Amino acid sequence: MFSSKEEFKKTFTDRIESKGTEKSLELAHEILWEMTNDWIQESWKRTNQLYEENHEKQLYYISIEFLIGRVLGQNLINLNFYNLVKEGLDELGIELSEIEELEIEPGLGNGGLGRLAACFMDSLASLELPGHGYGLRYRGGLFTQHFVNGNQTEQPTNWIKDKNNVDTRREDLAVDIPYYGEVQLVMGLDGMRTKIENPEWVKAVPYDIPIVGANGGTVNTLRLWQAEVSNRSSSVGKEYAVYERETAHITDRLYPDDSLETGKILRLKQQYLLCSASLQNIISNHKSSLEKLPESIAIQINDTHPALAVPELMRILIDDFSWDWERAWDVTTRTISYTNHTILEEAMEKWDSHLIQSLLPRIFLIIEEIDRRFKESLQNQGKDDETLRKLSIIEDGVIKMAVLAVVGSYRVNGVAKLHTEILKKREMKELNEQFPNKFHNKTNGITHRRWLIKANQELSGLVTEAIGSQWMKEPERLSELHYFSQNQSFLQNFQEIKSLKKEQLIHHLQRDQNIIVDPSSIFDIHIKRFHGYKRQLMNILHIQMLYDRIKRDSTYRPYPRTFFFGGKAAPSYHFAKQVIKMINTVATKVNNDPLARQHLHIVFVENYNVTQAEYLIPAADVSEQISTASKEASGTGNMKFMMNGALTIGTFDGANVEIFEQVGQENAFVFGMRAEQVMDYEKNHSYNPKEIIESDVEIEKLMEELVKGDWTEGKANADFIVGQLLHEGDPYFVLKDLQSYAKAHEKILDAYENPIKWAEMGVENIAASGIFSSDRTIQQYSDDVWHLTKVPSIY
Ligand code: GL9
Repeated sequence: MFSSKEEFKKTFTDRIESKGTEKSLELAHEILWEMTNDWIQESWKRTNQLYEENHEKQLYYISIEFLIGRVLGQNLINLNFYNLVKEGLDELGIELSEIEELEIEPGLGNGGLGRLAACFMDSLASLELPGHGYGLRYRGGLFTQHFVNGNQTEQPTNWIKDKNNVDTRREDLAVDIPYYGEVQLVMGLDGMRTKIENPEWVKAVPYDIPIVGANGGTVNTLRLWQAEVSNRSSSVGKEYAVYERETAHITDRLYPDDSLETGKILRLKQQYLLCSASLQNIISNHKSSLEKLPESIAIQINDTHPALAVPELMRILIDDFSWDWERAWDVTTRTISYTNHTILEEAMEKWDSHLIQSLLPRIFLIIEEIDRRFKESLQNQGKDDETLRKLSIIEDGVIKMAVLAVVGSYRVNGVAKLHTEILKKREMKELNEQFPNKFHNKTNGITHRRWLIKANQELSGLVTEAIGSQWMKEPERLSELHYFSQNQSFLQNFQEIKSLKKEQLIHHLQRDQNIIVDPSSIFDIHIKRFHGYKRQLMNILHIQMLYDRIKRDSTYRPYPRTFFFGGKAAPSYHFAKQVIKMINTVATKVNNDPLARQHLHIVFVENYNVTQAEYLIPAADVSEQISTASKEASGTGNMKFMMNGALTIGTFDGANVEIFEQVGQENAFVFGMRAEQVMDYEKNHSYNPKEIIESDVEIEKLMEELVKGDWTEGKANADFIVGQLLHEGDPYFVLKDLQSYAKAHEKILDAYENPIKWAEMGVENIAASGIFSSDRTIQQYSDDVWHLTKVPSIY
């Protein structure tokens, strides 16, 4: 490690020289990358040694997505080297930020769920807890988004390079995965055993990524599996070239469907590869004491995507270790726990029995047996038919993965208080009654090391000046900032930093998209995946209302606002794509109108991803968190904005509820229907958007304009949007909440008139945000579910 800047500079320049090639930013990047990895390797080895020697309980977090974002800068931050390196490079005439810009972020996730997994990895290592990730190494991450005529286009994103990748191949740990084949009973030494005859083998090869904790002491492992041809598959029942192609296909790309169930065979292959490879790997390390598995490891499954871990662990214990069913079930259901991330019907994974039966015949038999035994016990308890139906794992030829996950786990959690309540009282009511102590809440969190310390180094410096640096270790100490919300010089510094972050964002957008933004306008930011329930449509309709007011009323001249949008639509999600098209059309109209443009500016940031978020969030004045109440399980962007001092305009949904609780409703802009109301309307089918249109002249006029096609380009787009709001019954209650939303926006303008008061509210938000650090979330999981012990790094 380096004790001084001089030492760093010397090693850096020596290594540059020794390459003997032309000096370039790319070369500087390569050298810094190598040096950083050299530092990490030592701690990584030491951490692994400690875990082996101490026999501490290990956590394995299995997730089909890990949206880790760029790695280099974050590792330097966590190693406490960032400033030393930055200053050293400065003196050599190199900008660290420009080196960072060369890194393509691995987009191995869609949105919140994948990003949460990445935050959790960071917190586990930073809390010195033995917790590792298992995921898939998609060759193509989430697609790159471009707009052509206002429509989203998708290009493959290839993040893997020829050298200096973040991960290291571990050929020695490769395992084979069986697909297809026939289940046979064979006579073994210890009685009848089950065997899969003539399967199609696929080799899963792990690639390891080091997860560097705060202060660089603990380095855990994120292990990603890649599918390759297996040499056991000499006699596959198809042409070898076909087998080769199909195999490579398995980890070829991330499914781009956020919260949409796909039911495709390729997805099932991915899920099984992830579960089987991870479990084979885990079990091979714990073979000698399988009986004690629940004491020596915990397995967390991130949503139902890895729910096949339940039957797969059963299969290994029964078929490979000759355990009887009861013993295997006891150990399995004391080892695995499950997190639910959504109640959206369209996201609930349901697999066609025939698909599982043909691709994974042995797994299918095990699921059937789990279901049979569970149903039998329910019948013995005298449950009625309706309850039986709801609790069945297999129903009408369909396997309900959420039920399998709940039955096979020892604990099940939702991701925010409201979400967990809805799970317990509605979506999983019968399951909760059946297993009363299984369900619990773990409100999501975000790592303050990326979202404050890294993304907003200026603000982070100001916070440290005010309250000292202990908050970095104990983020709840951010509450000490409360005393600075009345301190004029602190507030002024906060405002200056906000302006600086706006300038940095503007610079970035200018370079990337050639967009010019007024730094003195209010930055109102709506960034997240495009989905009906996230209501980007409501935001854009409101902007149209503002435009109409400006045009109609010569006294209405509101303070300038820039409305930022960012986010991708699943390629198959028609609604979301139509809304993207509409926003781009409205943007052209509003931005080109000389009068309106003085007050309103719409900026649609192309290809929203983790890196863009790191520019956008610190620059925000207003955070748009406007989902239809009850639909957003938690949200985590909301927490990132809050921690950067933006004020939330939001509904009582997901973790917003807890954000308002922490910061006080007086420091936020709360509006709209409550979850109860929404769910009642849904249950009774009693919402009729026509009533809203008829009773509100402003909305009526807006609808007329929409019908005329004033806000859309081409008839198809207009017809679709009008169709949703009018004929499809406005399923996300956009019109219902629109005026309440508009009023909340008026309050924003009022509040912004007093800049000091506004800054004060921002500081209150930062002060109240500590509880949303994922360090808190992880500590709670550890205390209540995993029971891990800290393994202090000796360094
Ligand atoms: C999600 C929820 O929709 C979010 O509200 C929640 O914050 C995250 C993390 O718990 O999980 N569930 C879900 O399926 N997605 C979420 O973001 N979508 C994906 O990212 C795939």
